[in-house]
Amino acid sequence: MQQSLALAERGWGRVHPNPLVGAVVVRDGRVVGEGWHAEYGGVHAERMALAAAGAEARGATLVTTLEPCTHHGKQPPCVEAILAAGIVRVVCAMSDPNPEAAGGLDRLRAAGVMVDPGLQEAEARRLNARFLHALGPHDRPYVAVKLAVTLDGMIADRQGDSHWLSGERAREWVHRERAGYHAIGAGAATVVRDDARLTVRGTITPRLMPARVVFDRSAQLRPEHAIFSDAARVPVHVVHPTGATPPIGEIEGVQLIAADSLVEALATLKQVGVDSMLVEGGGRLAGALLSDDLIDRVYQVQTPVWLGGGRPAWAGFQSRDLSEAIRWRIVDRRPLGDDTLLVIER
Ligand code: AOF
Ligand code: ZN
Repeated sequence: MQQSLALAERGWGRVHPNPLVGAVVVRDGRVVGEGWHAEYGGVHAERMALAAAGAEARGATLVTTLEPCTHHGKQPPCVEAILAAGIVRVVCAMSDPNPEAAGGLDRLRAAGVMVDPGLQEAEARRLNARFLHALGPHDRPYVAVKLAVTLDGMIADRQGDSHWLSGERAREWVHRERAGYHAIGAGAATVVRDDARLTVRGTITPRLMPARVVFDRSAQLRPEHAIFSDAARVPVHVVHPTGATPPIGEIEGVQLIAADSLVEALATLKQVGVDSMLVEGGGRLAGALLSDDLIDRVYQVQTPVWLGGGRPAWAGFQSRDLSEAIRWRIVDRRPLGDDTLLVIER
């Protein structure tokens, strides 16, 4: 299953809004076929793994991260391919929350295949957190916040400079991560200061370029900012209070969203099709999202740097006694060069 989960990640940035899925065919304790869902609308993980295994699939076990599908979508049902190949046992991590595709495990059981669900279910659900959220009853996008933070809790120096705070490896990782989100968000102060474009410039070219979302509370944006230069190709949503429309006029691909709270803004973003968003600062936007309990996941890149002052990471988040502190869980930790990535969930 560990291998299937790793294979699933190869679809990162390419299969949205479909889930990431990986599968292996195991025979006599040996992997004889690997598969993953590589492209939206393309072949499913199970069929790819079965094709790789060929005749060795007969009598073998299929280990897959998602319940095999039963429906005719852009691809034919995986359950039929599994039965035709002569698989005798299917191990899967999680059931398919998509009602159209679900029911595969029951179909396999009815056909006499041994079925073992639930192996590494938590990891599989985390892998597809965005997909699960989109299918759930939520009136906002899945929200992740990424911040590179110093040892003393800062994201920039007193002047707001954050360049080269984290290292090369962390920056590569950010571009990879961006590719899997439907939108990249940031506060206007951050966008203006860095003249940021919030585009994906890594090794993965996302199938759908993530839209950009700028939260502009005090009409700071101007039409000449770099973020607007390719808006015709990659949309930009500008969120602003009703009384403070930024003077940017009409720019192709730019949509103004008037909202007087983050809750309202996120609801509108969801309505216009943003079902997941990676927010990359600044500290005040991060703090406000946290205060309003609107964050599903935090990527904190811990850097071994002391600033002794500057822009705090979670500005405005109200202090509380330890007995009332909100405690989240670290679900992954990984070295990125000299930095450490912490993935933290509620
Ligand atoms: C699987 N294996 O590798 C994937 C599955 O339009 P389609 O045919 O690609 O179907 C998409 C739906 O099928 C998707 O929403 C999800 O429920 C399931 N995806 N199922 O057995 C796979 N990608
Ligand atoms: Zn399928």
